[in-house]
Amino acid sequence: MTEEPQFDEGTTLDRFLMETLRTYPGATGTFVNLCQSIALAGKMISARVNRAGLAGMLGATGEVNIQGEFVQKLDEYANHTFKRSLEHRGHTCMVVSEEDEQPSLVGEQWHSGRYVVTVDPLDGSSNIDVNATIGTIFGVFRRKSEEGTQADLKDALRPGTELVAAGYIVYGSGTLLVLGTEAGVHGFTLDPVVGEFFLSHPHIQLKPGKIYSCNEAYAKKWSEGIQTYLGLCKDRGYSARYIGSLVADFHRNLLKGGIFFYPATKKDPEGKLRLLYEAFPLAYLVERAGGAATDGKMRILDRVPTDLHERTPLILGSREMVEELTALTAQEG
Ligand code: P6P
Repeated sequence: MTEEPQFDEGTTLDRFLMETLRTYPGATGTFVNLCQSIALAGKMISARVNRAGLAGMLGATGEVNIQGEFVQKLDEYANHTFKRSLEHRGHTCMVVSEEDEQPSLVGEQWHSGRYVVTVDPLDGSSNIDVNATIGTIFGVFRRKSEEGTQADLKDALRPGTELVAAGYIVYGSGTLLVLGTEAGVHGFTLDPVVGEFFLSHPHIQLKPGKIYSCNEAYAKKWSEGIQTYLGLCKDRGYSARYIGSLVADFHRNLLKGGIFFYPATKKDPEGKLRLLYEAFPLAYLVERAGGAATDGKMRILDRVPTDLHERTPLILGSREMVEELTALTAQEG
């Protein structure tokens, strides 16, 4: 990477991508094209989320997805929109989505695509009907299989350390795209009037935190180490913040510092959250921003999924907080 470009207010996502691209001599523009496709999907989902109450898009479809969760109408729309924005551009060969049991493979004419995208199209969708913040979470791998051939599971079942980019689009009081690459973590705010994402949060770096995010209703089911840490947070007078939407809780902690934990319980030893398209992308981002992410025993990015929809306990946020909690749980059986 040659010398880093300088950006000012009013930098659009496209300009950021093109100027960053120029610092990578071997770059072909395919990754930029992929990011633009993701941004387009984000704009379309944002527009629909913001009008859900008016467009008959609230509520469930009556179907149940692979996760055994009721599919919300917006889940279906977000999944369809995200995949369509990727499948016909020549940059993506496979999409792994929370909403689909099997990966979506692009048509033969697109087998040249060099990227595999994992996605939770609309995380937190149980909050849609109450107008709480929700979001799209995505991760990007370069394929391992030969370009020009059909992608397969080995392109997705791989350690999180092989991610080349990750990000999320959070649909809250505004719509924000947070994109992490080896060039760092940057946030872009959508101006819906002009339909452009503008650089609003350059070089996001995690501060030490005094916020803890967890669903305390389950506290009695957690291990002793987790319960000890919860007690320490209270003794220290930390603030409790929990929206019940992973992407919203993560985003607040990324900007303000803090820790999010959704541990295993005896009933759910693997936890609730998904490794490949929730934990991996957020772990990639948090590490790029100077934080840490573990499953209570090991670094999340070192995990290798054996199933596309594998669950994991998740602890992530400010590095010192994650390390202190993980030290309390790592010794437990
Ligand atoms: P609980 C939303 O349904 C979700 O998948 C995540 O976005 C969120 O962090 C978690 O579940 C909330 O789970 O058990 O606290 O309601």
